[in-house]
Amino acid sequence: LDGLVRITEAGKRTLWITFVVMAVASLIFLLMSFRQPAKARIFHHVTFFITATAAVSYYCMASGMGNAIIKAPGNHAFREVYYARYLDWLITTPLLLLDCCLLAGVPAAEIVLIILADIGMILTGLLAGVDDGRTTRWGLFTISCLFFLYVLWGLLFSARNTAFGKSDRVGKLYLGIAVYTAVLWIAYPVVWAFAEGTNSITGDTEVLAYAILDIAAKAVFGGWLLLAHENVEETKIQL
Ligand code: RET
Repeated sequence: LDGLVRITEAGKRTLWITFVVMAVASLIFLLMSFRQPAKARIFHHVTFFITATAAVSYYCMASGMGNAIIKAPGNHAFREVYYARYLDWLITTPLLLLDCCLLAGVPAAEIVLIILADIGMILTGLLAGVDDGRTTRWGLFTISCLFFLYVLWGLLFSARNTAFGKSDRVGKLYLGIAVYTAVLWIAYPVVWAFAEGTNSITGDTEVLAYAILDIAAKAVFGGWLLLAHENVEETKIQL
């Protein structure tokens, strides 16, 4: 195919390295869980599933699975789109939000709403990503962003108030994690706009950008959340 943008050996290497990082992080989170009593490991389990899912996703992508050649905007332009990412995000972003909401003490009904909006965001984003190079993709992108705004509002305002309602210590811990999460998450649609959206960066640059974001938003996030929560008694949840 003429004008096809796809990853090279360098991109493949990035995918394999990220797979290893996610697998090692999963193992560490699993080992950390044994430091807690069996009924107080919910954060560890949720966080383990986040990096473990990412590890599987990166394993597939590095092996050349989970991608499709999609017509990109412009004449004779095609791009290798990794739809496997969206399947990963469909599972991991709800779990990341669950981690945040449980830390803040958000009521179950509101957690469900925030997660539904998040699922709407990922599914419309997937449809935008595999759209055949038409303007429809920007319509879907806009809808996805509207869902995203609801998620951000829940994270930065609603859940923050709930967390500060519990105690100042929980509030401050939550706020740090929520702001960190929001800043990283906002970078995803930005990368998307340059990659799937306008086909203006190479496949390797796209892989690297998402890899850095994924490691920060899942592995670093997870380590921070688990260490911090172990030290703040009020955030502990007994099953
Ligand atoms: C898309 C494109 C459409 C518009 C928007 C998007 C947002 C994606 C986000 C992804 C977050 C992923 C994470 C992964 C794992 O760590 C789908 C890119 C708004 C916010 C945190």
